Amino acid sequence: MRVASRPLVLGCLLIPGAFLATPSVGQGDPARVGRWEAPKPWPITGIHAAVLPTAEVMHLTYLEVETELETAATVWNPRTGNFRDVSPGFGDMFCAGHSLLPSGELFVAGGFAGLEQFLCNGRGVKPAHIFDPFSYKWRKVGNMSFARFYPTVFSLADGRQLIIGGQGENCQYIPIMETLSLDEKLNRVRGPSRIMKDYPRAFLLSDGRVVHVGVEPTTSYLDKKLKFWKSVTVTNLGRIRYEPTAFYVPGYRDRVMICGGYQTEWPDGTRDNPTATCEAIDALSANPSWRSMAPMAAARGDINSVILPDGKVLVVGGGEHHRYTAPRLKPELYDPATNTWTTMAPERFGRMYHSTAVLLPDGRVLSAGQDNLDGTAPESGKWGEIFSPPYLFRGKRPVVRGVPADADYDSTIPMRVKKTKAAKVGRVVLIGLSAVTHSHNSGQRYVPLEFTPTGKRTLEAKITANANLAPPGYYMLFVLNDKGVPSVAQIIRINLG
Ligand SMILES: [Cu+2]
Repeated sequence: MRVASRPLVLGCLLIPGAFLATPSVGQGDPARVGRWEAPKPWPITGIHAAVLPTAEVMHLTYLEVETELETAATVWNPRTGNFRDVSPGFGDMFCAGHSLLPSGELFVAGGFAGLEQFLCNGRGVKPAHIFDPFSYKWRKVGNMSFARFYPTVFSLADGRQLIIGGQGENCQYIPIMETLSLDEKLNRVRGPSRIMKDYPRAFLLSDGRVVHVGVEPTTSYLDKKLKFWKSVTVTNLGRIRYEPTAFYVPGYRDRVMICGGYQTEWPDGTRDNPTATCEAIDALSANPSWRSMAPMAAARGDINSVILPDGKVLVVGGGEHHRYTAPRLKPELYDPATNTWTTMAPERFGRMYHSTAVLLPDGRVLSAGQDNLDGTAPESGKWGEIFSPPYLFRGKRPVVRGVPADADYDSTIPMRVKKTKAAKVGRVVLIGLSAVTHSHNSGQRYVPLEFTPTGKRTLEAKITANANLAPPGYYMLFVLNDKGVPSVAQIIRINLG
């Protein structure tokens, strides 16, 4: 959360309930533009979201309790529709960074120090916590060396978590990284120092290096021993993209794309002047440089991107003026194979600041959140909406069974298929479980598997030997038929190497 030092007065306020009053827009052919289900009441605002190895979804937010803020969390089961309150009863975890550990537990680093004084904008906290999705219990891990608000966390190939950036106790940017080891020790990384703003958009590459692609225009690389950062190039846009979305481009190894974002920030913390542009970098090419890609139809910031099993990417939500003005209700679907965007059916509620979107193991997309800091957006956070992408309207879905619960690197796994023949299977893919907040998803990654039919209804697939491509932990395994229709996923753990 970023809290303005005074109440906002915007030229064009949203009218509460305006979306509900709007006649529902014709949704169009779902095989082309997908379909939204009716909004469901949601018990908390989905500011942070994580897909758990139990195939459930955790949301985490803050609750204002008199002058204090408390962390609230729920777990939703997509199969039963039930919610479970898993609020920790301690910790200030909103606007923390998070990632899924090799154990399937959710690691949450830092958070927000509180509303009591507005000396600066965004004071972090030091404690780190872990949520066990199997017992629904929280525990405190320890204190980081630095307080962090808006850090990014993700898994390295050896199962350690890398913690980058964030703002400290006096709102200063923290240039020093830390790691969480497998035995849950927090360690300061000696040496490299770099200031990065706002949930650094950073990605592990297949050679073990890390590339940082935003929000700043300079692109830098961290060597695989975590010793130094090196600036390499600059985006074509050449200026900050606030609240953009960045993702691995499915099917193109080490290609990272960044889209949208606000280009202007005002002294009260609002941001506007969004761009529709997208750029991609082949991060391990000989001379990495950004290439302009097809722009989205609508300029937007505060966007979430969701990598889908068919290798397309859905961008959800966002809007024109941070925090909540002029939401973009229509997601857009990017096809990396053709570098084209298709506008999807509109959702009901704006999903801008403090909203999330995740791929569910059943192939649908859950869109939730957006809080109400300036009083102009009271409804969105109370509702969750579920989108069925076009692939769910293109005939029978394959069924996959018999996937082992876990697998080693460089191993071969068996599986059975139904509703399709093994010879008609088009893809077998792993997608990392999402851990997303503030338009950045540090969990989703797309790992196509080589596979071979071994019978009429049986297949074998190869798990990569390269843990940089698929760090240890839990993945959704989807089988797609030759029309690009995905199965419901089976969840598989890749064991530590
Ligand atoms: Cu925030």
